Amino acid sequence: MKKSSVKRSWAEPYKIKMVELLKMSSKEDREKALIAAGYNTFLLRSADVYIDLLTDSGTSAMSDRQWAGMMMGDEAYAGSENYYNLEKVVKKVYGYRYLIPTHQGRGAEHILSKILIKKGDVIPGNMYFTTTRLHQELSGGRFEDIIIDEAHDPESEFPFKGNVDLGKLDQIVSRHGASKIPYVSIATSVNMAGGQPISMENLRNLRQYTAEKGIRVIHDMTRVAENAHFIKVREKGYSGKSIREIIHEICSLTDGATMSAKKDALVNIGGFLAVNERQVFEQARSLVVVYEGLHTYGGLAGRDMEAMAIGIEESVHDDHIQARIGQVEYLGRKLMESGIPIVRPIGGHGIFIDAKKFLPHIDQNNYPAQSLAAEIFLDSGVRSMERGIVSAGRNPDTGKNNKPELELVRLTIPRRVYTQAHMDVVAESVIEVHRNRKRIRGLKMIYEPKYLRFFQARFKPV
Ligand code: PLI
Repeated sequence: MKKSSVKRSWAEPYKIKMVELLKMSSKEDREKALIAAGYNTFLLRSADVYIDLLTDSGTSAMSDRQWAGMMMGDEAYAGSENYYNLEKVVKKVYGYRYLIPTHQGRGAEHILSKILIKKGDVIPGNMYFTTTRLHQELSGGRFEDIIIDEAHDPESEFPFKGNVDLGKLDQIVSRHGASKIPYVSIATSVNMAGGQPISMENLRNLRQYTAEKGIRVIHDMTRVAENAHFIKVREKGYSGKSIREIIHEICSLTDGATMSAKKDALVNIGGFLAVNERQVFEQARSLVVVYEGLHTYGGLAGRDMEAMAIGIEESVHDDHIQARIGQVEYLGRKLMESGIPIVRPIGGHGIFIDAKKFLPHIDQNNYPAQSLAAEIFLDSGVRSMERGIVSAGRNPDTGKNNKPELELVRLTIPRRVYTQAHMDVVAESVIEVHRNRKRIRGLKMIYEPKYLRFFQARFKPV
């Protein structure tokens, strides 16, 4: 049969059976809320927010099947059935041999860093993530960025901006020696770069290189399904493969993984560490009881593990991922058509506004992205997040501010939560703020916490 050339739309592969009512606030209310929050969207009360695009973490809508699974919680302290269900799914979908559940992603990062990193070690990675890097540092290691240069350029259209620059990695290995490198830390869908994917080819080359040097590859698989979608649509040889097959192949090129199940895996809480080495597993099983809980629950209730097991299965369906990324692209295209500078290509979990371009009159020391996130909230009650100089924190050796190239505001789309009409409202608000951008002033920081400052720092207009 001849294929029709008329473009057909996709639609969400679900219908809605329960709703949560939203509240719209007045501009006066929002102004008060913003001042009380010290101009930090993390410190707003969610009751003051209209459309919440702070994060895609723990904010997904669960399916009826997941909720039914919650009723099947086996709340035994030891040996819960739900643990075994989760273990089976993790082995089947991702292929890792051993599972340690944790309360969320950073619980897994903590345990893994404590096991593998010694003082003076270096951990190369495809761009830092806040909690991951902090746990590496707290264990005595130092993170080194080996992502390709294109990742630092919001305008580069390179399709795999999450790729590793093997030349940069090789320099680090030559300088420090492989014995100082416990693993290479590889994220799929690189969050801080704008949800940008790594290609299978790059992973394969990395695998070959590290195998020769005897270095592990540890996978931050928080958004692996979204990465798999980009491989499917952008990489030669993958259009006929399912998301499930691609995910399996990605995982097979790595030695272990940390997972925040609060993203891809469609649950409100949960995570895990998964490894292939028996010895690392034994150590993790011993440490998890110190920091999280017994190795068959790791800080989670039985019902949480059941919801996660079902969520993982749902997250690898092609139609789910297509609609999920389709919605992000819908918002991104709307903004691009109106001349809003965003990171391109459009990433997997959100739209990242280039605050340096949006507010060229604000110096990076006056936090353009933080200021822009505050202004968007003020305009419409849409909550976003800073991903720039505040998130980048300070160099642990010099105490000086890290100055990232990327100064971004992230409009993060929760999975299965908002409709296309919500995306229209968000776009209209950003466009309105853009129209009035010259009026926006910068901020100064008046309170800075010691760790992960972006969560709790407070600001005041300059
Ligand atoms: O928030 P956790 O502890 O479940 O996971 C930490 C974490 C690890 N890796 C990556 C790539 C993340 O994106 C991540 C958490 N991200 C958050 C909270 C976010 O808003 O992006």
